Amino acid sequence: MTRYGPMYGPDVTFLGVPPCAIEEPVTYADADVVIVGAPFDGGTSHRPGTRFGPSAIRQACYLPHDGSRPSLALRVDALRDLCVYDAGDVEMFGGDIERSLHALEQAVHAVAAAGAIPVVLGGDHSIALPDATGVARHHGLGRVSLVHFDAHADTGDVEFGSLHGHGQPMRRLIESGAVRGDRFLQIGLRGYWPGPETLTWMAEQRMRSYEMTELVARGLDECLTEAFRTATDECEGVFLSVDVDVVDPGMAPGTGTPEPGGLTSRQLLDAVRRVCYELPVVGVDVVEVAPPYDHADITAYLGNRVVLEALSAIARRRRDAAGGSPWDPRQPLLDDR
Ligand SMILES: [Mn+2]
Repeated sequence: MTRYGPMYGPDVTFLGVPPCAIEEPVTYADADVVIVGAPFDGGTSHRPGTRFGPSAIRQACYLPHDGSRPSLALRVDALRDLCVYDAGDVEMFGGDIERSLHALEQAVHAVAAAGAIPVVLGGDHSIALPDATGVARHHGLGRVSLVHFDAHADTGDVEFGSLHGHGQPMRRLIESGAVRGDRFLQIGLRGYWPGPETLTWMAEQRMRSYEMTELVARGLDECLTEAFRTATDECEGVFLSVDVDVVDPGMAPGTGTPEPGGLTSRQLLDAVRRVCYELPVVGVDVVEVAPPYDHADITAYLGNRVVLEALSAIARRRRDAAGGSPWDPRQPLLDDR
């Protein structure tokens, strides 16, 4: 597998965690988590630029890049409590989507096969197909459910004459059998796409899509609690796919297909924490961060914190499983947790 190395900026790791090499499994044999960069925007339908996403997400932080991030809320240091490596960027040529997605799937599968959780930094959302497929190939096709935060359903069929693109990965995952339609939980949909034909197809697959209107009417937490009950039914693991455009463009402007009226960044971070603390997450991707449209790195910072929130919650889940009192956000901060 080829790495881009310094193609899209300095060849640095996520907040200074140690590097590893995908083609040398011995370099991540003890990993709990491996970060994989997917600098690909060849599947974009509108504004490109997510090829610069992995580099921006890795670096967007005002603290020392020292491989340590003690979570104030969760009282864990995910980058130290877990064994986290960064494999760098998979070579993904924007003009060859099939070869690029294949290369990423091989990398993600190698991480899962090593017993680690792949955390993929996108890249446009077409990468969710190889990400979830690579994980499902290891854990079992149809045995991994998908929790999908997005403004868009990403269930298009053929777009621009192609089966692959950032508006279609969820349909391809269901068609291939990698993920069951009735174990697909979508959160944050809104706007003016897709049309009735696609919505009918989604209903036939028994996908569960929580639109913003329902989230507003019922409350995000109640909807998450309901979704979580389905997520582990006949599934051992959960893949978490976070499209940063689920957040309102006012709080996440750096993205290619912004849709007004989304979640706040606070809501997304709390929701990601709940997913990774309450569910057995076996893979994560954070996609659609497009630095060319970002202002003051707002969206890159959010992407960085989504990754940290996920890792911190995974670390806390493991600590609590090994004994100790469960995390309670109502407890005062300075109590020993
Ligand atoms: Mn998407």
